[in-house]
Amino acid sequence: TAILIEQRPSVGDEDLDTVVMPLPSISASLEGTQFWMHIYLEAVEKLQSWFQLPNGNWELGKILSTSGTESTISLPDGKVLKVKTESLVPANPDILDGVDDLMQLSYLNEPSVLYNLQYRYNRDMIYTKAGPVLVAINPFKEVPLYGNNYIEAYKNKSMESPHVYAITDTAIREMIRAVLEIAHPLKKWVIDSANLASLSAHGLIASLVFFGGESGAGKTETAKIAMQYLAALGGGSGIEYEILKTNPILEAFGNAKTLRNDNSSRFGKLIEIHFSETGKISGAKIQTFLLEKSRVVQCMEGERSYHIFYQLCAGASPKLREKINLKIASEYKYLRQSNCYTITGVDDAERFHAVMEALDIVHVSKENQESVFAMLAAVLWLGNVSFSVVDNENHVEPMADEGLTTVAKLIGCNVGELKLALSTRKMRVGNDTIVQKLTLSQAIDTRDALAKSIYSCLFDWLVEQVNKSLAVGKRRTGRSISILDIYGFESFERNSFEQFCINYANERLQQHFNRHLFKLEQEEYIQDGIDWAKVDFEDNQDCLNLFEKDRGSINVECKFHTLSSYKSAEKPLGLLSLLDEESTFPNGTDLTFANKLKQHLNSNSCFRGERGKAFSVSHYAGEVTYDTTGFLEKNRDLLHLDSIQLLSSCSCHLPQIFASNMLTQTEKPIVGHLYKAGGADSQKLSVATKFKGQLFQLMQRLENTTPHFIRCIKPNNSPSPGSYEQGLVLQQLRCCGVLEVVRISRCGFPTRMSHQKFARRYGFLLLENIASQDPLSVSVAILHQFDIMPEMYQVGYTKLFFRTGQIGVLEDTRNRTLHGILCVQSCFRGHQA
Ligand code: AD9
Ligand code: MG
Repeated sequence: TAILIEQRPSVGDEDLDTVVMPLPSISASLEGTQFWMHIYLEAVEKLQSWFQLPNGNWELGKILSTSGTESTISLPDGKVLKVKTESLVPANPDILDGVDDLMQLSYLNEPSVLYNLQYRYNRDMIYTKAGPVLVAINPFKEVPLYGNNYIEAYKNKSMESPHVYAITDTAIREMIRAVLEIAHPLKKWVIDSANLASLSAHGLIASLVFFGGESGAGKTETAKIAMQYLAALGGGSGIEYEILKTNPILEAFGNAKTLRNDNSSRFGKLIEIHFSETGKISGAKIQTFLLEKSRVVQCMEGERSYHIFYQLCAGASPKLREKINLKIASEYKYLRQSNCYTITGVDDAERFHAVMEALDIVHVSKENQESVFAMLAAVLWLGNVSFSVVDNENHVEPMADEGLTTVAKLIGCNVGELKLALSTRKMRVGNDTIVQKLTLSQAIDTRDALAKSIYSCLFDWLVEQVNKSLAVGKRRTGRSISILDIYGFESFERNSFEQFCINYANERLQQHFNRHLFKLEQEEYIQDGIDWAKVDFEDNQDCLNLFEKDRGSINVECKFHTLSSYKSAEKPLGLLSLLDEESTFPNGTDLTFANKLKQHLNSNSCFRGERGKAFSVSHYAGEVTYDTTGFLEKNRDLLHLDSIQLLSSCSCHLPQIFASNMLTQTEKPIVGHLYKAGGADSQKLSVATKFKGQLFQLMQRLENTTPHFIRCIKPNNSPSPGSYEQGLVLQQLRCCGVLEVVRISRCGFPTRMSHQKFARRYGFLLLENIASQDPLSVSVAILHQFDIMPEMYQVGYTKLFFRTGQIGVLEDTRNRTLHGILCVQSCFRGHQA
């Protein structure tokens, strides 16, 4: 006779092996294992279930009895409740506490997932796998998980628990393996359309996608940690150091303090890191998406404009201050309006020096740096330009004060030209040009448009300079790893055009995520030869259609792979096209736009017209109500001809900075000219259409990579370390798709175990002794003996695949049997004593 003694698994230890011992050695081992046996006895005795409290939190309850539809449970605080049996949600056996991968859970229900993540989070294990996805919960404190020792450990595989290093390592290894297996024999070092699919399918081109999660969830920080790992493994040429230094630069110019995050990214970023044949980083390319430029001229109480403004004001040398006539931050209206100048724990002056050093490293010359600072000062001074009424028709002119003269000096034009550009507008009507004087609000809009435009061009120019410095040599090897860090879903009390674009981008990414998870999941079944009818999945296509068009439907594949589908779509009537249409009407207003939406889209289930100028969209992540105020103006993004002429004629660096942007910053047509998507008229693209085009290209690029998804989660809104708010986490798990993965897995066979492992674990339960047979036969015998319904499992070439909960049933039987064995043992021990 043999007896089984369970070894308590360490957390995260996937291998819950059983030790089979001959009888004589039992008594010797009993002392040490008694404790764990005890735990098992408890687990077996108390059937545990999740019960939802009125506040929405889940508690683990012990079922005392069940009769018919009612159960009696006791909660940890000693309360005993009668509840509907159907309201109880099964809990996993204790051995599954804190598993590394949510896929290992027998029950993949919401409370079990929440509990597992919390169990790990409380132990500073902030990373957990959800099948192919890495979930990262923001610790809001330094956690001892990073640095050279950890990098070494993940590099040489002595550490395997989930980590952003681990997922990055997987991407690198796939890439290197692909080089050996695919690219090298075929000598295909250069990407062309013919080998692209094959290269990407083998992981030669990988992407790490940090998304989902609310603002402040940790996407940017986690992306930087991944970059550090890449730099450590692919370093050597020195370029990796430059790549890391792009972070402080882009964050200074593109991040800002918001109510949600002190360092919130206000732009999307894709950085493509290229590798040489020897696996060393050879260069990189950064692409940015839709910077929130309205922040330059307008920001909410308690928030800040872009970090660089405060850094410059705090850290510029006296010499530079004098040269660009720089004051302290509170002297500038653009910075003063939000009544917030500092960030706790951040020294802006120190950061300024770090940014200058980083600019040196990416080879932005001192001269160019100075021009950048001068332009920043010009933007700040523009905000101080004020106007006075000059006639009885309320027309205004800028006051000739320090603001106006400093701007003129900094951008290199004369005061008269600037004055004219800020107070009049030339318009073409037919062949004539007429000059219109501006009212106060028109003049302010013109001034702000100029400031926004200077800033966004400066940002683009800077990215261009960085890219020049990081440029990949001529000899491209075709291997790269891209890192995508984009702003997360935003839902504020008041949501404007910026949230509209950000949430649309997330909707697109969500679809990419869904498709891939389904695809990967189903591929594994097919690879292991199991009988698998393809599962259709519910995606967010309806919501995307609401944005992109709402009549007919465009095939998903086609959407990803061709741009022409939306170019040629006849008479599209989605949110974006209606917005563009209204933006071209001279009499279009935010209200007429809102009414138009209600008129055309009310039948769409994702749309709801609200009172006045508002409308709601049922996003994947929840419903968001948008206020259309400012939509048309922001979408038109007008920079009047006068301003353009001014900028291109001034004697500073601006013309150079603007050179590449000029084409896309042309004055929008005056009457009845329709924006066209793509084509020769691309300079007339509206902001939304341009963004849509960028997103399509991004999706196309991502589709050609092997993706690795990292979902960041914000555990509390304080933000403070150690606090885990179940409701908040659950909402994010739901909306950012982790529960979607769970849902997808439910349709499939989320639990997998190799034939060997399954036979070892449950083989002793067999009534017939067939231990000598091969693992597959043992496994099949177990399945039969326990009447596991054929639709509940599949036998693959190497693994057994189970539907959710099936292993739980076997595990229960196993525990009960062990319980019996333990009783026998205690009798045996009593007898011995
Ligand atoms: V937003 O959509 O750009 O507004 P992110 O990018 O998701 O947002 P971010 O990476 O900026 O959030 O993280 C917010 C803050 O959380 C950081 O400033 C850190 O203080 C904190 N954080 C995030 N991840 C970590 C971490 N791994 N370790 C320690 C972290 N702190
Ligand atoms: Mg960010």
